[in-house]
Amino acid sequence: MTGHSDLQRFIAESEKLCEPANTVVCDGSDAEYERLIQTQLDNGSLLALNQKTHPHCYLHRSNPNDVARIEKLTFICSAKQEDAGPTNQWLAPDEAKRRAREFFSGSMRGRTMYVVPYLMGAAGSPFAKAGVEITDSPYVAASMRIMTRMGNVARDHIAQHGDFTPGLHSTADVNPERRLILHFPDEDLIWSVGSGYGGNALLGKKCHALRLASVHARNEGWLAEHMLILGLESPAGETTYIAAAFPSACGKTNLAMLVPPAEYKGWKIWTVGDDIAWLRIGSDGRLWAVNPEAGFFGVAPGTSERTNPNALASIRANTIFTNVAVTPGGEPWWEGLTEKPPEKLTDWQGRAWTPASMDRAAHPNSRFTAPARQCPSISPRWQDPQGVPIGAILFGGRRASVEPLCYEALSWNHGVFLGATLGSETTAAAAGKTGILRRDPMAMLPFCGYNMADYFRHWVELGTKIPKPPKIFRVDWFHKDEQGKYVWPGFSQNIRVLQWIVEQVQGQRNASESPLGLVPSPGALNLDGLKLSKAQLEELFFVDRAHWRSAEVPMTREFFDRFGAKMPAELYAELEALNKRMA
Ligand code: OXD
Ligand code: MN
Repeated sequence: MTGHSDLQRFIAESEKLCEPANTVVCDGSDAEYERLIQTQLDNGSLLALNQKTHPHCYLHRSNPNDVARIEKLTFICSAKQEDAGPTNQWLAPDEAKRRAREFFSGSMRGRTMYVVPYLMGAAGSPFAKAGVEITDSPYVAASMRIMTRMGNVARDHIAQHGDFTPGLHSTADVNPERRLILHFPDEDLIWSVGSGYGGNALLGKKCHALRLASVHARNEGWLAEHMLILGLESPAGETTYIAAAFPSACGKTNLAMLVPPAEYKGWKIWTVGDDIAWLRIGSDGRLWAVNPEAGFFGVAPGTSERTNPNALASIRANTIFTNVAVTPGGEPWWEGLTEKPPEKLTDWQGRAWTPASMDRAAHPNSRFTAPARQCPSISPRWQDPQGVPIGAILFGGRRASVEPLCYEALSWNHGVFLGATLGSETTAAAAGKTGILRRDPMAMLPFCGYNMADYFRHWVELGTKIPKPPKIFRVDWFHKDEQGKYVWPGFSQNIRVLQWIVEQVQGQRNASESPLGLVPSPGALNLDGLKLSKAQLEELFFVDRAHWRSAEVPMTREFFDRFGAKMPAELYAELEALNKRMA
């Protein structure tokens, strides 16, 4: 939609359909945020946490039927089914609207309808895109204030530039039978009904900045990716920026906020973003990236002083927690925060909890929503309107064996192949070797707004247009030994792999050929101070050629075949080349 009159029409049509008691157009001010919080404190949908230890922090308990993204009810509603592709769920636009209209109809009766203008990207950035989310949830409106540049700044942008992406959201009766998350790429429109969960309801994030933005990106020659962005500064003061895609819940936030271990004196990681990257070719021929978000919507469980001290520091104030447990002193708690749980807690559903309780105290997908500016490692360039130049792209998988710790692609197309074949294994068995592999190309499986075969083609074609492309790497921190124990220490020690990657980007040729790609030459990976045996190191880089030929290559071919004739020949060629190298 374009400009003021379209916005007025969008508001009027939403009012007619949803019948709210009143309408509030959000300005993004502090006073308005306070009002949004107060409304929820008054109606009991927010609880104040301990304001001494956690000033301006609150807890929201969601409906227990509404705790995660719901892929089964998420649809790409392109005019033609083939434009959604075999990995997306598709509904014809008219049919999708007919179904959703019934759920939206009268859904805001007695409620306030919030009109939330927002910007993805910093104001004034050539990357920035505007959206307007209409919602009946003050929790969503307040969360959008944290996660995006919300209010007048976005209205001004729309007044100046015209275009915005409209999104209509209603929690309606939070009924999984009456829940739909719909994307209309041809109209550039989002409809989400029946859920208040972040990934379904904060429409700026997955719906706009990934699913619809990926369609814009294809049409306009850029990339909208499920990637963190970090800068690694060396003791010499040189910073190299890395964008990295990992499937959900594989530690993107931890990597983006990594605190170097004691052995890495003088090194520093700067956080630019933890979930989404928009990348464009700059006038200097390099690929430049921005984080379009303004906050973190992170998974709480597992976050601790040991795993991510920067995240903990980011969520000490001005944070909305969802579905975490609470201590008797009113502080948030989740599994992994402390080594031993407190003797008494209130669990995520408000029930009394003790260590003897069978259930987990916090929901496994409990979350924090916190302003990015509060992160101690936030990059001084995180709001740079031009973004940061990307030296390396990482694709991270999660497999118990098969994949080495790290390797470099032999070419751009080989890098695209490494992204397209990414996957994570469910931890099915105790010992390391088994698990169900869920393919998650570029970690975009749930987030690509169009046919993924066309998406792969877009990546291949972009490679021919970037004069100075980043190098592409594959990493996997999740190797397990026969006993099911992780071989690589992970977390802050991942900086050792990042160091090798940055050195490769800077032109040090410290790599040797393997059938998979370029692996660190003996001694090139800095392992000083790590307790890693020679056998473990060998295990981390072992390539079972017979297994690759007999299992991985055919499995990959089967996966590619799912996309039919649209699958780029370049990726089949990479598969054949891989097969040959495994001989
Ligand atoms: C997220 C996800 O919430 O990837 O970031 O699911
Ligand atoms: Mn994500």
